[in-house]
Amino acid sequence: MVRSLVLVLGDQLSPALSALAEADKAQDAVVMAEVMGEAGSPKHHPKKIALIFAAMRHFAAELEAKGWRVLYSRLDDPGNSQSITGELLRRACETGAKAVRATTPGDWRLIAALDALPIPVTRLEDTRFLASAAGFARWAKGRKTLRMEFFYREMRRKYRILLDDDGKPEGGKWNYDAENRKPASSDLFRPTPPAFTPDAITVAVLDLVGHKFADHFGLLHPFTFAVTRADAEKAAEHFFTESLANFGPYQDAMLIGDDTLYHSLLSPYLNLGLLDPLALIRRAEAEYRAGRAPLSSAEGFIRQILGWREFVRGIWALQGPEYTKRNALGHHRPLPAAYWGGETKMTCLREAVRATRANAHAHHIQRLMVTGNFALLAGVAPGEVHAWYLSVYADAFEWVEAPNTIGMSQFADGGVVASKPYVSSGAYIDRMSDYCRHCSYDVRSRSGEAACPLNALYWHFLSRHRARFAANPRMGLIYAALDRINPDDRRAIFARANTYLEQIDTGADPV
Ligand code: FAD
Ligand code: DLZ
Ligand code: SF4
Repeated sequence: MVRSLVLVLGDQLSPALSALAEADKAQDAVVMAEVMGEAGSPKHHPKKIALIFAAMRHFAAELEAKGWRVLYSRLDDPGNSQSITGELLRRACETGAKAVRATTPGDWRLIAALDALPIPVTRLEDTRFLASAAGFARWAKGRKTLRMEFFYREMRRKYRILLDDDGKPEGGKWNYDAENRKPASSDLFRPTPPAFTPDAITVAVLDLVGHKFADHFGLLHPFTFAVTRADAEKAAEHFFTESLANFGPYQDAMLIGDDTLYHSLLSPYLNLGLLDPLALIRRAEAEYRAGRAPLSSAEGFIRQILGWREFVRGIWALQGPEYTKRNALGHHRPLPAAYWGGETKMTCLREAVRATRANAHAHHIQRLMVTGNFALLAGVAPGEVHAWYLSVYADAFEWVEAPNTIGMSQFADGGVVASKPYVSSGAYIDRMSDYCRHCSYDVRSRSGEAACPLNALYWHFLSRHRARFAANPRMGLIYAALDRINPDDRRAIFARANTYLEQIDTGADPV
């Protein structure tokens, strides 16, 4: 007889999980389930599914070794109902358990499904975050705008990170982003990211995923992700020793064929629960204090985790289930086929999608300033953009993906996350990458057949959303520049933009 079932989801693989902390090994049983309801809808990248299933199987074995009774459903188990709630009910019937304990999931759909179960469910705070949902709501209350920078400063103070003895920010400034905008050159030494050889458990998962999800976008092989806490910690160690020092300066750089640069690639491990965010933050600070990393790099890395990661999670919790449906700019165009690997002449887009397809990963500037920028300029429906990001990235779970996509990237929340839309012409990409030198479009041209699509679409976007953005003080100079373009040139630019938009709508001639 089992007293309660303890749910552990695929992104809750942490020994300190609140649901486990409040349970009793002698009376309760852990439920873990690989289900089509999570893996098949949306159609997640095969590498992401394999990462999650392999990490789940390894974590289940760890729990069993610690004395937990684990009721684990493999995807192809004959009795598997293929949904999380279906598996909870099946296990409740089998064991006689009368209640469920769960750490609150990071997806409103799953929260609603748990709350609708016909047996009592105790939902606990996800204490792996450094700001609680209630704490974030208190911080947000009464503020006219929510800006990450101010939240981040409070988090620095709360956890005493990078402060001097007087409680002031180390080095005198809170944020060293201005020093972090170097383009990379291909002769720069860049470390090879660590690769982990699949063990027998992972090989079995790869066979299963290869068989069941062959029609999903993305390459399953080679599979080199860490799938245990011990290996994820090795990946973190590699980042701190090989890349942190250069992380800051090259954070926004892009190079053809280089999918990593100096990024950590730790987001999948953090989001699955294999790594502890505070431990990474403290380690980055220690690297700075030991003189092994400049302040701009350590602060930049810490800001991403203590600032952005916690901030977007707070926004997700505060905004509620309707957030993913927001469409403040009224965009309705379909997502271009290039996002699913279709042909495109745009080198920047082709590179970002290639990396995504190969690795279930792309770095931040590719997500924000290439795929996100193009979708926003082209007026793609934010719901379609959101569904794409959620399915293709190994680190994508609603709590983090939605505020980044709906908010930061598509401005579909009307400015909750970002104070102005993240849009740019080709000039930004030319500055930060080597893409434009290898592109059939001309980054210096705004109209005519060879014009970089981002150039024409940039001015078109600004023009069609003038009523909303012209009064934004951060956009005044841009609108002044638009108004300085002579009327004939402007007409030619808009004509070019309209041709590109028609090409996207009809799909006949890929952009
Ligand atoms: P690094 O550059 O090494 O950064 C270190 C860590 O900081 C990351 O591992 C991550 O945990 C954290 N971080 C950095 N930026 C953000 C951010 N904006 N929001 C939250 N955490 C951040 N990140 C996800 O984890 N999951 C997503 O689904 C996701 N979707 C995104 C969608 C869009 C449109 C955009 C613009 C960004 C998205 N991001 C997402 C944020 C960011 O792109 C990734 O966290 C980062 O690329 C992960 O690679 P990395 O581990 O090498 O990061
Ligand atoms: C993303 C994902 C996938 C692909 N598969 C599973 C699964 O089979 N079983 C599971 O417990 N979790 C899976 N997940 C993660 C969940 O979708 C995630 O826990 C919720 O979306 C909340 O973040
Ligand atoms: Fe992208 Fe334009 Fe540069 Fe081509 S020219 S890579 S389309 S920014």
